[in-house]
Amino acid sequence: MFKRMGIHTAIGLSALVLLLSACSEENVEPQTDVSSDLDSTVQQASAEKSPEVIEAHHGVNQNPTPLDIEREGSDVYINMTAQITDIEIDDDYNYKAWTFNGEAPGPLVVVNEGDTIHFTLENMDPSIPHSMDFHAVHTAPDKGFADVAPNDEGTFVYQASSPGVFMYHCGTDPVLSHIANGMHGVIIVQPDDGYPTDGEVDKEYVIIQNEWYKYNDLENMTNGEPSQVVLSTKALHDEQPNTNGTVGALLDEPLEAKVGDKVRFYINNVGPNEVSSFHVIGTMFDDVYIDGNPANHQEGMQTVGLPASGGAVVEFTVKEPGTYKFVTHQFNHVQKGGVGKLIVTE
Ligand SMILES: [Cu+2]
Repeated sequence: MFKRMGIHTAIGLSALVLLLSACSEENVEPQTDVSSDLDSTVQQASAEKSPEVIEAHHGVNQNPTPLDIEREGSDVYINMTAQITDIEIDDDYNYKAWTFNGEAPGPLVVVNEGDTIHFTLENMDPSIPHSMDFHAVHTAPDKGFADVAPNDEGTFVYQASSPGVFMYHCGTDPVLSHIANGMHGVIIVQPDDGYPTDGEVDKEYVIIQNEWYKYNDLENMTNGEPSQVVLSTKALHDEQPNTNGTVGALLDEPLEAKVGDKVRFYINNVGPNEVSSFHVIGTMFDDVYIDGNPANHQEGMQTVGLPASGGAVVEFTVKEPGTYKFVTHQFNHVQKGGVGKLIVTE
C-alpha cells in the first residue's frame, strides 16, 4: 500500500503506523516498511536476470489451466498440470512461480471419503521433473508420488480413505524448493457421515496459509526468514473468491457473512516451514475438527495450531456486525501479510 506513495511520506507513515500497531491488536493491516519495500524492488529487478531463475524458465509464463475433475461413481479422474506462471505476490513484485495449474496455492480439490482417485499430472515445465504428493492417500511414495519428466505425463491411482483437510505438494527433490516456489495446495476429503455440526453451518470457506522466500533461493528457504507470509482462499462454492497466496489477498477480497451465522473455515497451513496459530479476532471457535477428521472434535478454542501441512475445520458464530480479521497469531507474520477479513452485515 505504501508503494504508491512518496518514499518520505511512507517513512513517516510507517513510523506512525508501527507505533499505533504496537498499541492495538485490531490494527493488523500488513505493513511493509520501507527497507523491505526496497528489498522487494531489488528482488524484482534481480529476478528476471538472476541466476536463481532457471535458464529454461526465462520468458516462460504459462497461462493458468482450469482444474479438470470428473466423477464416475466413486472413481474420480483428476488432471492437473505442473507449470511455470508469474504471480504478483506483492505490489509490483512478480514471482515466476512453480505451480500446479498456474495457481499458488494450487486449485482446491474436493473428493469424498472412499473415492478412488485416478490422478494424471501433465508436466508442462520445459526443464525439470515434478510430482504430486497427496497427504490424503496411502501409497508407496516412490511409486504413487513418482517424478514426471518435463513435457511428459504420469497417471497414479490411490484411494482417499480418510476424511480431512489435507495438504498436497510437489515431492520432487529438493522438496523445499518445489514447495516454497509455489507447488502446494489443499485437498478436502469429505467425511462419509459428515460432521456432527453440519446442520448448524450457514457459510463455509477455505483458507490457506503459505510463506514465500527470496526467489528460488534454497539457502534462504533453508536458513532465512520468509519474505511474505500470506493467507488465501479457494472457492468452495460458486461466486466465492478464489485467490493466490498474495499479500493482502483477503483484505482486497474479504469474505462475507450475516449476523448470527455459524461460519466454517476449512484451513490448512501449506508452509513450507512455518507453523500457523490461526485465530479470528472477536470470536472463538465453538467447534474444531483437527485435520478435518470428525473424530478429532474439540470445543471452545481461541487459537488453532497448525503444523506445517496441518489442517482443521473451525466453526464460530458472529454475533455482531463488523469487520472480523483473522490472522496467524504470530504477529511478526501478520507484518508480512498473514491477515484477512470477514465482513459481517445485518
Ligand atoms: Cu515440483
